[in-house]
Amino acid sequence: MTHQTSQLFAQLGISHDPRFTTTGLPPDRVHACKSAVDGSTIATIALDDAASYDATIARSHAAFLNWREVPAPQRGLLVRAIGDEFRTHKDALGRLLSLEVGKILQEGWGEVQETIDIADFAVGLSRQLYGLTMPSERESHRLMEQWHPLGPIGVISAFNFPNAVWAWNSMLAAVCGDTTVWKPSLLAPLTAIASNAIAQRVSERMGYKDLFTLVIGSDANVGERMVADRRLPLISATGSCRMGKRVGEVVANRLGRCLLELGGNNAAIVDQHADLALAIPAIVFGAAGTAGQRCTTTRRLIVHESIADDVCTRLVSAYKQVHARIGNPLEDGTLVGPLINARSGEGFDHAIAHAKTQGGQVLIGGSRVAVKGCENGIYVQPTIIRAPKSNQLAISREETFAPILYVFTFKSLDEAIAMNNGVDQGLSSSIFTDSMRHAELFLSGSGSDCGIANVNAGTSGAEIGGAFGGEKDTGGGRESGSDSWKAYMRRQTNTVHFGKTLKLAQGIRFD
Ligand code: UN1
Repeated sequence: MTHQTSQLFAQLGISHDPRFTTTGLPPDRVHACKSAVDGSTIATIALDDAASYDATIARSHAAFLNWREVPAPQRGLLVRAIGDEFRTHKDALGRLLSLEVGKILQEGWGEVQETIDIADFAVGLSRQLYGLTMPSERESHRLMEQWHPLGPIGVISAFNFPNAVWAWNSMLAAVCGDTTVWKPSLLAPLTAIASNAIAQRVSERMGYKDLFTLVIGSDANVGERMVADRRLPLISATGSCRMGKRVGEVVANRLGRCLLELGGNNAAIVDQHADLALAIPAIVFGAAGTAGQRCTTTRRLIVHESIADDVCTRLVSAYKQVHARIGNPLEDGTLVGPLINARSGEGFDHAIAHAKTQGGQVLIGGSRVAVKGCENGIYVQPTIIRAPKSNQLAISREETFAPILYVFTFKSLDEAIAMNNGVDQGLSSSIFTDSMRHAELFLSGSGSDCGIANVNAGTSGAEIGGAFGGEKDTGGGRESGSDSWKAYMRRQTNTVHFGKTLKLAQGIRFD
């Protein structure tokens, strides 16, 4: 482990995680953890095999049998203490996250804040796991429903939100009486080890073992086992559409539940009534923030034809300022850090080459950037590509996890909404407008078909209080706020008869 990594772990109060002992293990059980900042190896960790995977699920299951007996408000107290521990360690954890996946520090801290926020939300929820009561059609009968703990929850997360997406799931799961088994991305296992250790040490202090467990390994060794494992009644998976289809298929085959949060291809509409002083910075953050590596990143811009040239000119000038601040994400003032790895860099290059052959015009960007001291990191310029007049640009139908924004034009709002909805994915969407009518049409049942639709706010950066997720190829799952907690519990309908003579429903007589 490098000095920097071990210092961060020390600041987080984690000195000897068994994951860091790799001596004597066969090479396929040892994983080199890279930093996206400069491509260097920052730690080596032990991976799970079939036996250690099995033992972890068994421990999680045993912990569940105990945890589900604890009253929900008491479970909330534990989550409150976990939230406080994340508050205390926000700085170091945000730094570790930035070092590992290359987010700028502001976003590293922002992500930990999201974890703190969902913990707070979950604490409140621990006293609000409400069921309904319904009027019974029968005299002297009570009809009601209640929500019970579900079991150990399998969480599969992606590299780009290596802390918060786990928290969305595990903090809710904990108040719902469930345990969590987390398989983080192999591109971000250090943030996972740290986050899980923080949650777990608080739990142990309060007398509960194995509420939060980790399984780390390849899809073949760990991922496939998890999705097929009947001991995990719910698999909550974040990642590509391809991965989600596989998870969905295997989990459906065992009649399990899954919660899928897959790719996005999010558009922002800018109509002729938009306040551009507000729209431009929102679009720049949505498209270039996190180097275009959020599932909520703005990838398509749909602009009214009367203002398209003006919007492009303003965006290009804003992007020039952003280009001057591409660099080491750990340094103050950097706005755009690296892509996660070389494969992402290739994805960026391919998308740009395709866009050009398909008639797209690069307005700004399109190249790799060399960052001093980070020569092996993959840095690229946030890029704007204007689609040809036909508005046809096949590459824009795919989600490329890089900062590329495709610009299209429209004449009527109907046309803009059809373009917004005209891709396979359905995660997030925005309209920038001061027209109440346009805003309401966009939010209406015949407006945006996405799970998230915003007015005068960008496609990314959702708050935890709302349900998060999307339709169509995005997978249909909802995580985080609102009533997403229901996915982590099982619903039971109860009929209680307090009369003396049997009464059958539907008026049936069986004398
Ligand atoms: C993701 O990219 O998988 O809305 C999650 C956002 C963040 C979460 C993104 N709160 O952009």
